[in-house]
Amino acid sequence: MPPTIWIDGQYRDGASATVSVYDHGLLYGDGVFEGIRAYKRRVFRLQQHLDRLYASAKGIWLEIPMAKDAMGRLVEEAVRKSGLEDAYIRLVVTRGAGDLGLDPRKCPKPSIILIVDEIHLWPADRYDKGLTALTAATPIGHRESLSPRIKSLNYLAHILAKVEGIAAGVDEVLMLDPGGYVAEASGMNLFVVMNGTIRTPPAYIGILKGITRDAVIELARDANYAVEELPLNRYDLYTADEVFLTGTAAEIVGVSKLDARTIGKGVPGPVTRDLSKRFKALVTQRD
Ligand code: PXG
Repeated sequence: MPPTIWIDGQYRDGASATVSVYDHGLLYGDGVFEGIRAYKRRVFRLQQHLDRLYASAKGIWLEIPMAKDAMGRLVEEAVRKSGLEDAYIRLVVTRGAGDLGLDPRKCPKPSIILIVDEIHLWPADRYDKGLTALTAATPIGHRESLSPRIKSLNYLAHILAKVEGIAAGVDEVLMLDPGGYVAEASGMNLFVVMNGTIRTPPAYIGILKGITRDAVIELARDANYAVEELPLNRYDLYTADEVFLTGTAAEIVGVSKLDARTIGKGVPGPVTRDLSKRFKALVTQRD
């Protein structure tokens, strides 16, 4: 099925879905985005994604030229139009076309781009076996530089980390924050399970506050697991019973090996499997 693409007011086919070479999103990574999923034609946590998109935009002094509720209706319309049962939605707002200088005031109108397509990150067996991972030498950015809370078009630190993983032949990478605490994976948040307690780094250390992360914390608390948000280091991961990652695209995926250490029993553990089951039920639930 071809993707459904909408740019600045018009649906376009793949070949005519283009942006200006003067767009500061392209020239400088000056823009923000969201990755969203729809399950059985229903968009999961749309309001939270819209809230984060508009907060990211505010963080970079970008005014999105569309009201939040209109943006929500547009996303829902595009998903309907795509005909996809289960879809991955990429919503991008760039600074728009300007000149060759940095000054964002030279870009009169931000561009809004919406793509409805599918996404598959790993072969299906990784969900049964768990991912192999390493700690990347590339840390995430400092929270007072470009805040990792802003889902911006600057993903180079995460891509460089990903390249380290590819070069080493592992599935995924974990990134540290500049202080050496474990932050997140290249496009996922991280959880550990130790003696039945679930722990995850707090958003304030400087990570993307994932919408899947928030959903998993809620699900876990509803299921009476103890959940703690606290800084973690690599020792906490190496000695954990389970490590798993969460993200819109990845959903919930276990880590079986990290930095050549086997995590737990070397396969996704019971808490990871239980939460995956609960997450699947949540995303397809009708209220
Ligand atoms: N951390 C980072 C740095 C992310 O980019 C997450 C955590 C998880 O957040 P959500 O809200 O999705 O639970 C993300 C997610 C990919 C990919 O290829 C991932 C993301 C965006 C684009 C692609 O894995 N973001």
